[in-house]
Amino acid sequence: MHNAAAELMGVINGMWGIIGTWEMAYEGVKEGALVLKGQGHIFDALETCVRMVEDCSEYSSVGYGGLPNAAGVVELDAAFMDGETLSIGAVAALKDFANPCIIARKLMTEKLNNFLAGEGAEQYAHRQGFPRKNMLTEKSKEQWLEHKEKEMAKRRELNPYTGHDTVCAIGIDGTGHMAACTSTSGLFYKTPGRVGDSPLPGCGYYVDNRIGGACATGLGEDIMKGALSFQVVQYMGQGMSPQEACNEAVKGLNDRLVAAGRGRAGDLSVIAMNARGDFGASTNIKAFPFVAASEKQPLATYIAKCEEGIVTVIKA
Ligand code: SD4
Repeated sequence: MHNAAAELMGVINGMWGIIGTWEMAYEGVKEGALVLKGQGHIFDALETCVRMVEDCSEYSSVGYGGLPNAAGVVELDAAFMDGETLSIGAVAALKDFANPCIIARKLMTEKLNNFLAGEGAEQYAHRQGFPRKNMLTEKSKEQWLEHKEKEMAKRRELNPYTGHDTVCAIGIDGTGHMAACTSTSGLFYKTPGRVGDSPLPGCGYYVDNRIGGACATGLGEDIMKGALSFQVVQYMGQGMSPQEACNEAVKGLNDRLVAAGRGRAGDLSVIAMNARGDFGASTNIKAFPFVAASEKQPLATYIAKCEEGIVTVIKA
């Protein structure tokens, strides 16, 4: 970005920052921050961060070792968005590929056909030379069998965080370039073919260099109802800080869904960063951990807490 333009937008030259959802993002945010500190590109920083979570079989909600759907198959959703051009790349219900975030990044460079689902996404990944990989580990298969029995008993009581957290990352590099990335195996015990908010622009993520970016995690079906990430970015565009924008968007959607008469809204959690590298997060659940690092703030885990509708953010 040209310096004068960057200054006009409030971008501070050389300012970098990265924020990711849940504690599982810690190592990824740490590595992503190193990329940014070394003047690397924002896409490389976010890919580094999200890929590390996808590759770790210990996390049963993202990539390798992700819990399978109701049919015992691991189906993955992921997306990448470029804050400069507003280009997106996304995959949904993708089977048998290790790094959906890298496939999404590649799709972001295409002129058309940027969002591919199921078999078409797999064929694309194969044509692009991505190696196939069985994403179901013995451990997640066992967990699935256990869950299957519980599921039969109390299907309605489960929430989207039962073994399922989405990794989301937003960042800004030293040139003022912003991006966002998401990756998940989606909602617990989902119906085959079910697509969550994570690959949908405006819902699971949105980013615009001129304002900032936001990402969401929680019950995809409810996040979609409020185009939650887009809403956060719009609020920042109207002058709110990332924290105010997150609070306002989560509260607004939560209250609207409650007013719709279903008793309570699904779980909604968001993170945001603006074009100055300031960040914030909000939630309607008890505790939502996230990780951030920037030129201004050293790497740390934070927790957004919601008690009786009031959100506070503390360092973990
Ligand atoms: C989904 N939003 O597929 C994802 C799940 C999630 O924490 O983020 N759970 O609906």
